[in-house]
Amino acid sequence: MRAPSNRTRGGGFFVAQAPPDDEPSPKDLVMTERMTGAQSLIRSLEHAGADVVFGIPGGAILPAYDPLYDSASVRHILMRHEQGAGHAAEGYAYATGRPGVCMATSGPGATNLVTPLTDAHMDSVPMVAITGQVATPLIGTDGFQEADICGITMPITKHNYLVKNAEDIPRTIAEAFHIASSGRPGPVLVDIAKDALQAATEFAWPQRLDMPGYRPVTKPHGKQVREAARMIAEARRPVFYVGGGVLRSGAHQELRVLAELTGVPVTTTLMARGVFPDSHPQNLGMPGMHGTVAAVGSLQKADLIVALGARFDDRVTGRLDSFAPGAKIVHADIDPAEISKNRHADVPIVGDCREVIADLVVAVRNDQSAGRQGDYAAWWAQLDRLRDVYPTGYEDADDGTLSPQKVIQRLGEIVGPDAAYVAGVGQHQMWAAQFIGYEKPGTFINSGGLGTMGFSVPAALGAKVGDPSRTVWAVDGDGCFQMTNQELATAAIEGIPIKVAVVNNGNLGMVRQWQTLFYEGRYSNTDLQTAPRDAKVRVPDFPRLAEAYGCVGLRCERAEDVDATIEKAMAVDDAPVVVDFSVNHDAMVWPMVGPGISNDNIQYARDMAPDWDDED
Ligand SMILES: Cc1ncc(C[n+]2csc(CCOP(=O)(O)OP(=O)(O)O)c2C)c(N)n1
Ligand SMILES: [Mg+2]
Repeated sequence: MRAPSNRTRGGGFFVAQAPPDDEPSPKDLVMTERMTGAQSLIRSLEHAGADVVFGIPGGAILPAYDPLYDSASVRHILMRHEQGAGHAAEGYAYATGRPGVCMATSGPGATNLVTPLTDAHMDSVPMVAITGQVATPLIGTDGFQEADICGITMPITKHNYLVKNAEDIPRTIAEAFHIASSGRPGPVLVDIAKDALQAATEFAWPQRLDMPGYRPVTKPHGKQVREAARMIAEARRPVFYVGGGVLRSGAHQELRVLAELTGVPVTTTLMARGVFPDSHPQNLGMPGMHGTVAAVGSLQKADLIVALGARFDDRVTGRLDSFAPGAKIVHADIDPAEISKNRHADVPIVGDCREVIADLVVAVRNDQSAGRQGDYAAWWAQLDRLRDVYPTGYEDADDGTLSPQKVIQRLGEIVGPDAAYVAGVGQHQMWAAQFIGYEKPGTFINSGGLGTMGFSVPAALGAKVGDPSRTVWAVDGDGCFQMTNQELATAAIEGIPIKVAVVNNGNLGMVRQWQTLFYEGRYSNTDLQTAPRDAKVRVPDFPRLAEAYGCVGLRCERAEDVDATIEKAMAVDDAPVVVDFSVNHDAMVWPMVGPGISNDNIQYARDMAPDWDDED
């Protein structure tokens, strides 16, 4: 984990906002209304535009649940675990682009939010978490269910607040929503003392926010953008390294214009899958540990990398000191703390990706009108060879068992590019990134930075609530599913018909893959017994578990049944569906760059290294 000091997230780098006018304008003169702090909180959520809150009540937050019961515009969804509430809020944020909201009580309720808060922080997901805190006289006394959640979440939130006075509630909620969704998005926690919720107060929704220390820079510097355009024209082997920032800023259309205008190859990271269509001839696929040979090779051999909303994560760079040795770097990011954090940027650009890319389009057009245009024909020939010779594929197991890759590939083909696919963490996540064709932004949702097992089911639930018209498939692992599958109860009772494909390889597959490759096949504690090879008893039996939770449960074990099973699951629209795809236990994710080694040593299958320089 990086030191928090390295992450400004819109802190001290931003220039002060213009001070508000001395004379209030008529719209600033708002009516106030007498109510409790709790009522003021719910009224504030309504004003902030929150229509759904995912949560679980308890003593300290109980005052807030009473007025929530009456709210006409805020729907509360009772989850079964606060971790689920947090991931559901993340899924909702992915689906809507607005902050997801979750609520929990003090102490254990709040600490159960630590994982989703960290997850949202790592992946820049806008989220507002509201927690009850013990009453102010008890704070610091080790009171019942007291936990210093502001202290605990300091390094894993973009910002957090402890509210001790009822009159501070509306302003704090307004600020929390603004901070969560502006600049580099992220999670904001608002911890409210119980006596502040119970106190009488005047409610007034702030008409303007006075946050002089917080003003994210969105408009890039023209000189830097022109310099980047010049470098693109002069480069022989340029690549666009596109990250989640392009998704967050809604810059997919601008990206496509820039890519087609320049003819530069595009790689989309795990967090950016879908922001540039997979079917586009310029898309080389995903870079990184399980990226395509062409995408990994393009970065290694590039003479210019234009990083757009990407952060040179170790899963992308491999061994950092051997990453892209010949490349100059243009790095555009809204968070100045990202620039030159891992790799020195020759041209740093601080700004919102959408504005950066739009400005780059103008600068490139200007260069092209002046006759300055790159020639990448030789580069494309090199990359096309890599694509042709080393496509991402898989081989069926020779024992007749079902290939997990086939299941996931057929799922993508049958369900299509309009659905949202929400992965867990492990092999199935990588196969979901590799074998489903993403054509639209926001259709692949997963836990990238933190790699949180248990993300999939609750995040799928939140995504379905955020956009009920969309088909939402959780693509989960048998290990991950067992971490948060209790939210099937929430989905069944609240009428949220998600679909879950459990890619059941009977083990903690990604860990087992590393044991195969790096621990001589010593499978210490990775067998889950969810699909034993010989025994008849499966613990648990997933379809029966699904039925116990009020969902439809299906199982598929043979390749010839895959299509029909997917179609059967698609035909159910009045209940959540869980499909146990019992698959081969030994399948591995390829290509792979082993941990801590250079991207140059990527293997496209076990002990098979690509030949980079074949000019044939
Ligand atoms: C909360 C959490 N605990 C442990 C891990 C380490 N880990 C990464 S992948 C993985 C295995 C996941 O198993 P499964 O869900 O069955 O997926 P598979 O790899 O088999 O597809 C584990 C244990 C993690 N990422 N998150
Ligand atoms: Mg598994």
